[in-house]
Amino acid sequence: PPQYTRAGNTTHTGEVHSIPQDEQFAYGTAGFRFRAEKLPFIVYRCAYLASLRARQLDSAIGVMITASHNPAQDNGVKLVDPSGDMLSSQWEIYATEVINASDADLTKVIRDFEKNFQRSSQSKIARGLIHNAKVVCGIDTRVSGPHLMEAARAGAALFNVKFVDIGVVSTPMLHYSVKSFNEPEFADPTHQGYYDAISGAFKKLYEMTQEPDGSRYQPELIVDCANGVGAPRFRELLKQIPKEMLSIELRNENGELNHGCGADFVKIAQKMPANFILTPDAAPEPKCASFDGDADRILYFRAKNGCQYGTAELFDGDRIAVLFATYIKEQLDIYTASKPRNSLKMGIVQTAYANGSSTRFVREHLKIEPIIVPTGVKHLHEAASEFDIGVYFEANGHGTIVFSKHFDSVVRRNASPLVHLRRLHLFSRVINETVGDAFADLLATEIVLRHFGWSMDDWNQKLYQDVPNVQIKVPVADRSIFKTTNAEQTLVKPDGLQKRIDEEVAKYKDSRAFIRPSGTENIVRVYAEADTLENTHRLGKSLEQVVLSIGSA
Ligand code: G16
Repeated sequence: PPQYTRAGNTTHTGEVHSIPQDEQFAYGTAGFRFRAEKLPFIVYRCAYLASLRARQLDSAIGVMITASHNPAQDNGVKLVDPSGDMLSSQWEIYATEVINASDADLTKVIRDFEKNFQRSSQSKIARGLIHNAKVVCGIDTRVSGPHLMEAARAGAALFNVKFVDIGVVSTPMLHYSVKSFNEPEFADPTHQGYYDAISGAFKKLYEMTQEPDGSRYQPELIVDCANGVGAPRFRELLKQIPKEMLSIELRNENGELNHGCGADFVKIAQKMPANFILTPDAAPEPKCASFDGDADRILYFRAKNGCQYGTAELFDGDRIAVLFATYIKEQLDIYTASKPRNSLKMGIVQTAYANGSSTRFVREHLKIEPIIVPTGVKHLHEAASEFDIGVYFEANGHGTIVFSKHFDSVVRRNASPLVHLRRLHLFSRVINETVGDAFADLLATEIVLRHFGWSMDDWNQKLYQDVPNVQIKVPVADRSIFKTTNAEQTLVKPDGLQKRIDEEVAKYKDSRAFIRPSGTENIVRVYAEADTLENTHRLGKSLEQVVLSIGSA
């Protein structure tokens, strides 16, 4: 249809926002993500590709329409593979080719794809073997969402593949549904199926978790929903969980999406989100957590004592990962003591943003060498899949745990009488292993804190102390000129820039820093650590100047 061509690209307000025939778009850290007016023709072509892949694999393929932590006027689209993982990297290349074709070239590009991929599907169709091909599509709460859902429906119809609209969902719910459609024994592929599976495992694990004597665990929590999809969907999930188990108050449910709130804001600003600032005489804010706009990230935080008013103390993705790994290691150690030939291996995957102290703790106390990969869940997920229990988290709160087939056969398939194996089994079901999930990670965090009997103070003090760190977003005219290597920790382009970074870093004690282009926003990110907060800010500022000297927006 003409409204989904580059020339006729029509926005949700009905205006035609033409896209130049030669404008190029990159599949970024998390799919295509731009101002919403650019998206209709992109979503249409992506859904068409999803239908092609669905037929090729005779499976459900996911299309998630969201721009997650970006501002409300943006939107985006990403494709999800049959097991609920991110799209395979080969198909990212196909997607890029199809999106970047001009209107005139599209038919030829499509015909070539169909020739390549339809052959096997056609013979299956002829033999009546295509039963499960479908495109499963979800949206977040952005106003442009319903219009883009229609673009996706039209794209999937091009190839005559069944279209399943699962409505307004968190990104992890879409991933979970795709896996459930393809593996019916995993869960019922409905919102309720997801709530039941995760809350059911939580309640069972809660019942068998004994709080230790002298426990300082508190089941009260205030959640910042980023004014996003987390608000309605988490409210529904919480209906399944008795208040005596977990008492949660939701805030930031209906305001402007991600504005002054949400996990990305709290992490980067290291500030309390809107509606969490206390009057000076109010009682201290208790345990708090923050979701991002599509609820695939979570951070814990609380007001930081003795600091500038409104400063937040973060319990970020690194601290959640270490908490999970400490719990799992405890269960594995008990198992190994009774079964010395235990062959279950746990690994931990981080990115360059991981706080240096967390990496040291994992190495020295958990005796695991962390694997450092480039930003983006697809990289972390892939590296974590090498282990029986692969814990992966980005510092920004995006993370989960993946489990191997070997884990399935040792832990999940045997109804073991051993309590630590039953704990591991249920814990693996509270977790959403398809992708980082704010709801599932919150429930898993609460279980582990209760198991150890830890307050926020305990969680902070018994593991490690964060080294001071800062992250700065620097707007640039063209972020594509910045090229990195070494898991994004070294700049290879523009020439000479890495030398200038090294010179700045050398001025401070215990320092570390890097610069990388964002894959979701038109900015370059500066990350710096140093011995004191003051020095960290100085180093960050000087690196910001280094970027600006190359050319700002
Ligand atoms: C997405 C990705 C994350 C990544 C984040 C920022 O998160 O899924 O893996 O850390 O973008 O990426 P970048 O630094 O390249 O901008 P979300 O929550 O926005 O989907």
